[in-house]
Amino acid sequence: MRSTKRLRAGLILAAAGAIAATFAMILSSSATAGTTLGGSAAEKGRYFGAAVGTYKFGDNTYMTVLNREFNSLVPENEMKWDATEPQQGRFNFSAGDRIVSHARSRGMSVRGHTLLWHAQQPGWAQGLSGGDLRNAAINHVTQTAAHFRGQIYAWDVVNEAFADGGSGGRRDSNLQRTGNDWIEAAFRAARNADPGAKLCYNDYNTDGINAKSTGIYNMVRDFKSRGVPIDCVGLQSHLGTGIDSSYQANLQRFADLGVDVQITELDVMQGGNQANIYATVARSCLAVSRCTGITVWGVRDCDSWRGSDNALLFDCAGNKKPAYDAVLRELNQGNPIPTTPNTSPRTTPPTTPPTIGPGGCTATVSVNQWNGGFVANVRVTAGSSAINGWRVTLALPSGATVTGAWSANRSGNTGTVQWTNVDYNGRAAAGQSTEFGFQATGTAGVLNPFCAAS
Ligand code: 9MR
Repeated sequence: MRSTKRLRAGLILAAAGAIAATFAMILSSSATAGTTLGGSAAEKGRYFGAAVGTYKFGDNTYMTVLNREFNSLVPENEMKWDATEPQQGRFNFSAGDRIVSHARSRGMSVRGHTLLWHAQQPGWAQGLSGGDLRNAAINHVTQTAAHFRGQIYAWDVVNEAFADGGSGGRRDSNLQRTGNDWIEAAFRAARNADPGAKLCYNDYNTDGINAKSTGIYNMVRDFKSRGVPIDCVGLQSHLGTGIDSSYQANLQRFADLGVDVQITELDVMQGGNQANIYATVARSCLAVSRCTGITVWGVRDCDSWRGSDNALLFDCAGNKKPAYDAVLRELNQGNPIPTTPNTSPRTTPPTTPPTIGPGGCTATVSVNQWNGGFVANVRVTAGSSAINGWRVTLALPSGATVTGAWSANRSGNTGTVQWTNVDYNGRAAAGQSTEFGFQATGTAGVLNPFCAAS
């Protein structure tokens, strides 16, 4: 009896050991040899994405490759200004929403591309200048980022604002002519509208240490030193038949400023070196702990804006090319991202002292003012006990008019404006905060918000 028991126990133990060993084998083999781009990148804490167009969503070969290989999407055109605000103040997010919902239903992240750019502006914006254009641009950033709030991993807030050639300076454009601070105004508005999204500056011909990438580097360093909210830099990487020997060093120098880097629009001319160049890009990203992901600019060669360059990882029939194998190998060999998350400051300090309200809450406001308009971010903080709702009263100076708001209901748009919580941000535990914001024309001056719990 005893020995039967012992034998049975021994058998159970042996079986458990065998199962554990098999399980460990499965785990370790899947950890070292991923079989798709997205799966292998995910094992290294990164994403591998593709630019997509909704007009291809009916193509089975396209969708099969897309759904199998990628764990991140970016709309190739559907979130650009001409697509999302074809008439001033009339927004159309339907195509962008379709991409977001496809991604979310499959657990893919989404990059947003792009809030402001000198190209693909709607005709009405091309006809504006000065304060009118600045206000329209900031309104566009605010409304678009607010619409997609909570659904975007990273936004290309500003795209291609630096000049080519050796100057290292800004590109001339209608946006640039509204004042050199247009980029930081856009980043602040985007942060206010979607505090959870990483905010990126994105550009091309920055695939190594050169005058243009150094100009951008200097801007990012300046933004970080002044608290302008920037989290990442996108290096597009539309590459020809070679790759700069300083490619990785360039990624690293941006990362060392305290921002993430992402390869955002990778494609490489097909030639003798295509697979090697793709491999070098992937290896470089994996060698930089703040390089969080790679996006290729299309799925198959036939989907690419580069036409006969055959610049992507799949041929027109959806077959994997040698460049695909090279990238997958690098993803499987590369370093994982360290587990400590990278954090960036997400809020700007308040500019006015809080006024204590009677009902246990305080409100502070930070303002980003430009010539002719401003964005205000208001922080509501519960006092020593929890609140279930709040009302903030804010007297605007004459000439200031609210043109848009997020995360609050309001009465009126000039003079003394009352703001109340919306359904998702009324409650705050003792000492906890919630935020809302608005955009206005005119000059903010000193704002003294007054908070009452309701
Ligand atoms: O791939 C995009 C193409 O379908 C558009 O016609 C074109 C319009 O300018 O934009 C292409 O995408 C660009 C991206 O938005 C920004 N970086 C360069 C990309 C290739 O031109």
